[in-house]
Amino acid sequence: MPPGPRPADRHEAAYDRRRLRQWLAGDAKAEGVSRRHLLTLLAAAGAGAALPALAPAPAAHAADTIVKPLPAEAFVRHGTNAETRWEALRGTGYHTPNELFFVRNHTSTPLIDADGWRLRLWGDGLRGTPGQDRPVEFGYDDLRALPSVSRVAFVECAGNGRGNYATQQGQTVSGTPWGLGAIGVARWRGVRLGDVLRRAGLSSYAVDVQPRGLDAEYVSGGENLGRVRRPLPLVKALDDVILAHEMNGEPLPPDHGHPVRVLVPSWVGIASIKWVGDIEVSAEPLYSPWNTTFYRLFGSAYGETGSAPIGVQALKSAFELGPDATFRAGEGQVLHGRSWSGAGGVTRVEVSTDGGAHWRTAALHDPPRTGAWSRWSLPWRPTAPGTTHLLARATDTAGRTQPETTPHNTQGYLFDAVVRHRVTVV
Ligand SMILES: Nc1nc2c(c(=O)[nH]1)N[C@H]1C(S)=C(S)[C@@H](COP(=O)(O)O)O[C@H]1N2
Ligand SMILES: [Mo]
Repeated sequence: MPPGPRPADRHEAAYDRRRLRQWLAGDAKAEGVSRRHLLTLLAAAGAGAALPALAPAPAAHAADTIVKPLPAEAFVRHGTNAETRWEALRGTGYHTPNELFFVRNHTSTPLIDADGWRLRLWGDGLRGTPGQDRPVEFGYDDLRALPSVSRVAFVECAGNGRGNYATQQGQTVSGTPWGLGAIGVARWRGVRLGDVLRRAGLSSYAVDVQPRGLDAEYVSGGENLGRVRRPLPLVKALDDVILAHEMNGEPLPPDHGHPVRVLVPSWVGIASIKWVGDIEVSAEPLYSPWNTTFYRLFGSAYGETGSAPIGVQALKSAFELGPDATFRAGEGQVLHGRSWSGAGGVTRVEVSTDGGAHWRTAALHDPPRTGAWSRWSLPWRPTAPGTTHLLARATDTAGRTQPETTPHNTQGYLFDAVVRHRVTVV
């Protein structure tokens, strides 16, 4: 008998059934999926038929799907994605250099010519001529001619730190087993999404906007989910979101969304749609797989229906060290690291060099900044040879402090517990 679905998959299936019923009741818009297909799914789910096994994705290698070089000393590859090694950030300064910035691609980096690129805004949340679909278009030069602003912000995958659910908590989760390197901080320059929406004729009835990428359609578990897209509440869209065309003073590199990406400060990386080609502006709530099946928390801690779609990023810390760092007994060291949060700035970092028995306060080198990191350091003179664990625990202005464990969720998002970094003293 083939093995049954893991509990995680069963939970997702139950959620899927509820979502399909919502769709049937006319309460949701599921763009890009045919009515017949949805009815088929509904029948299968309702009848309790066995779920199709999740076909493993063809083993695409990062080298085929990412344009920039990925030297082994700077990146860990995970399929179509590449994670920054923390030891490679030592001494790089506040902003992550573009060539060291992690890459998370659902498929692969498209090469898009800025000259031919257009951004189309459409939907019933725009004040079009009644009865007429009136998309509004902007070219690259049109966007660049608008007033520009810059934002210092991280882009961090919702699954950053996911590997620790298994290694530290002994739990099974689905998704890319990132260490802590699915984050980078850059200075992004672009135009306010609000300015573009208002120029396009934003109606007072609009509630959601949904940017969509120009990269290939994403196929998961044998199902084509369409192009990467995730609804964003209008309140956030009008707050601090920009359409970025520059990253650290350079035109946006191909892997990071050239010519234009959405940049949603403080939120999970999936909100920051790369290679944006169109934005639906809607007068009714929007659904896509990226705010229903994915990027919600499911598990026993989250009840029957799971959490709401996740937005604000968690509080985390990392040492600027490799996984196999070695120190000499009796030699004075300075440990360096960074801590960050989407909910507030980092105000305090405590570090333990003995597995959590004793804690000292690290010196902070950057002022608290919501949605970006603060660097810190702490002197350490290891005494006895052997292995020990380094721990860093941050507190932010929102009053959060990193906990000892993170409640399990099936897809391993938002790991915020203190990470035990094993090192060897010789
Ligand atoms: N069009 C498009 N946008 C996307 C993605 C994608 O695959 N396609 N990945 C998202 C995810 S999950 C993350 S974490 C960030 C990663 O941004 P980066 O590759 O510039 O680091 O982009 C987001 N935007
Ligand atoms: Mo992500």
